[in-house]
Amino acid sequence: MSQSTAEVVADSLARAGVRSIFAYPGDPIIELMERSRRRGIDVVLARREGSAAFMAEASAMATGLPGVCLSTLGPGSTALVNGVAAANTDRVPMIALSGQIETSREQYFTHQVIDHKLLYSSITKWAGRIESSAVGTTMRKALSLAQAERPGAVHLTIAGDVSKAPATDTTFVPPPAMAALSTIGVVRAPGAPDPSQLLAKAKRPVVLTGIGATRAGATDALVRFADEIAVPVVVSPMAKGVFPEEHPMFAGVLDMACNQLLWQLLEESDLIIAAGFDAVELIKPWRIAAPVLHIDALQHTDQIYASDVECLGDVGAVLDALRESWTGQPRWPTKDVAAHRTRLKNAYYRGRVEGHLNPTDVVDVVRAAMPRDAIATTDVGSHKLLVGQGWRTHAPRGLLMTNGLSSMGFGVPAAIAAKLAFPSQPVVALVGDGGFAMAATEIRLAAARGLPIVFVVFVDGSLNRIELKQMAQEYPSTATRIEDIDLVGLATAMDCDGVRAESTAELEKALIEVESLRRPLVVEARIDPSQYESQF
Ligand SMILES: Cc1ncc(C[n+]2csc(CCOP(=O)(O)OP(=O)(O)O)c2C)c(N)n1
Ligand SMILES: [Mg+2]
Repeated sequence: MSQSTAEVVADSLARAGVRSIFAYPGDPIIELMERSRRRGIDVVLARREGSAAFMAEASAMATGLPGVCLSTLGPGSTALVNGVAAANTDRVPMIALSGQIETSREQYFTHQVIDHKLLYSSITKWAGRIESSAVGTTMRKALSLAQAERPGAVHLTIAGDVSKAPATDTTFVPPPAMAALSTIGVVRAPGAPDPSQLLAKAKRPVVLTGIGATRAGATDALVRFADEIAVPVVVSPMAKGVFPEEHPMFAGVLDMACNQLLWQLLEESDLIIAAGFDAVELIKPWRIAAPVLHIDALQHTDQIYASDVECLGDVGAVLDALRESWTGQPRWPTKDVAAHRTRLKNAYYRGRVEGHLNPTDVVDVVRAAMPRDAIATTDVGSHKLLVGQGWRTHAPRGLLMTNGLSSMGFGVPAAIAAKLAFPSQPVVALVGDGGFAMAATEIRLAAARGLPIVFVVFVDGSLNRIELKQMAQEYPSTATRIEDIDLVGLATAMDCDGVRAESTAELEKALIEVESLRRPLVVEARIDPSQYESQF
């Protein structure tokens, strides 16, 4: 029996391990939604396409599998943009699909017709279209491209008439997964030493690791490397948890709160071992004089830092090989790294106002209330800088954030996607009041699905991260003050529980029963933002 084109799309996604599609409907995608449903895929209705795309992104961040979002033509496809760009910039595998008007009218008709290839080309690895005569191959190409290093987004257009047409290319074969690369390639500039010599010469090397190490599952290799050579490990924000934060060589998170101390550590080192570090997370230009030993699946073609020696392959395998060839003495006395960590801790708590609910108090109280294996998400703003540094993350993929595109509105939908992916794991979202306002209606979806997620909102009445920059220039707060919402009332109206906390004690009390929630809980944490002011 012949399969329709939409059936082949749904079948390909299911066979690639996709269990959920985050969607917002429209006429041309009804067929694809129905075929996905019949194929056993959960078609999840977000409240808007923008959040559907963030859900798909977070689902991929949490699981490592491609995240899938689906929109209709025209306004649906334009509303999807931010989350697709985020997946691409955050290096997360995504298949974004949009419907389109039927093929016979696409070239001349104007109502709701957007050229998806033009729209999506600059924010994806590829913007293609599905044809009945090439659907199986196209799906293999899309899934291969989205997942291959560096992962990112692929956008596919499927016209309404094409969905129902019988497919003549039905042979979808899942592409090979990015398993450990089996050999190590070394690329050297003329006259540059080999990687082992470079490492041997260094007296104060520092490892800077990132999302490439998370994708490679390099945690154990990083630990072996840090143990044997005694090297501090700095972690990028999106890779939090890839190196154990309780390890004596853990040296903190780059480009979050206390940034100066992290850069100082790097500046004082004489070799940066960039192990799966992706410069997309850097906020400021690279200004370290020490050489960089680049270790990744791909060369550092961005040239954000200059590396004359590059080891290409599986990040963990390269680290193991370097360690095995190492004959030197351990490099860093543990007490030096401990002293750095103490400075970091002191700087992190700087500006606390005794007796008030400070942002770091919220991080501490929520962390203590949530089980160790909780998955956290965060949004974008001043709160993220503290969460990124201070939220104790015990496993890779344990804190989901966007730090490539850094788009607000991510934290709430991301938490929903994480909980759908891992129903038995506790999930908490740590978001600002601005970012929460962008995505708040999604909590109704969490309620409808019976997802006991904790949404903690840092309420400061401000788009603080930007307001602080206005203050620094002595400008008035234009368009950066945000009106209060009664979040307890909002939660109730959305079939969630809500609680307000104005002190540490109230917050502790609000979270006492966090392990036996039956539905989502919105916590209105009314913070004193003056700690942000003294830190940023
Ligand atoms: C979609 C989007 N719009 C604007 C920005 C710029 N921006 C970065 S942080 C921020 C303020 C965030 O406010 P809030 O969510 O309340 O967090 P806070 O800084 O107060 O902790 C803004 C407007 C952004 N990153 N993303
Ligand atoms: Mg705020």
